[in-house]
Amino acid sequence: MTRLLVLNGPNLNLLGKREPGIYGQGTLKDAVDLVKETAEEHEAEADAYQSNHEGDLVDAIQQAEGKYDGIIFNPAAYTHTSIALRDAISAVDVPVVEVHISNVHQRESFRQHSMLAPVCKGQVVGLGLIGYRLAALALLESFEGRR
Ligand code: CA2
Repeated sequence: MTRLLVLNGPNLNLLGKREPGIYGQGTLKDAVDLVKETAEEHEAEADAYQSNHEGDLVDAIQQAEGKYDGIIFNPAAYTHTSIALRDAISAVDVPVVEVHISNVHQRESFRQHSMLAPVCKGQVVGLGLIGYRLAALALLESFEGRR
């Protein structure tokens, strides 16, 4: 069976509890549930993992090899800084779709560069939690050979 991993970086555990003006009212569980529902619609499965620690996220990416067919990844602030995460994504043969809830291009200039985008399959930016569903759909349909 096709398996997806929803990976979330630092502070995303606070979704829905702080800063609703930027990130909306939805929680991390809502984002994960969207991916699980999308996976089920395609007879696939999804697991989720969130960490505030860069090395834990590196470990999760390394361990995804052979276990998951694709990763939906919101690296949060590490997007803009992490060579370690970029190297981990490059090192595994698992497609990664980068997701950002907010439109990082409308925000501070330091959010407008992603260290990870060049090694990801694609990016979904600024569409709120639905971005997680769209990322899952893109992966699942690519596995089915559709588009
Ligand atoms: O828009 C996104 O999804 C981001 O990845 C979110 C990151 C930010 O550093 C990126 O530039 C864009 C921040 C996640 C922090 O999430 C919070 C949620 C609620 C309250 C406080 C932070």
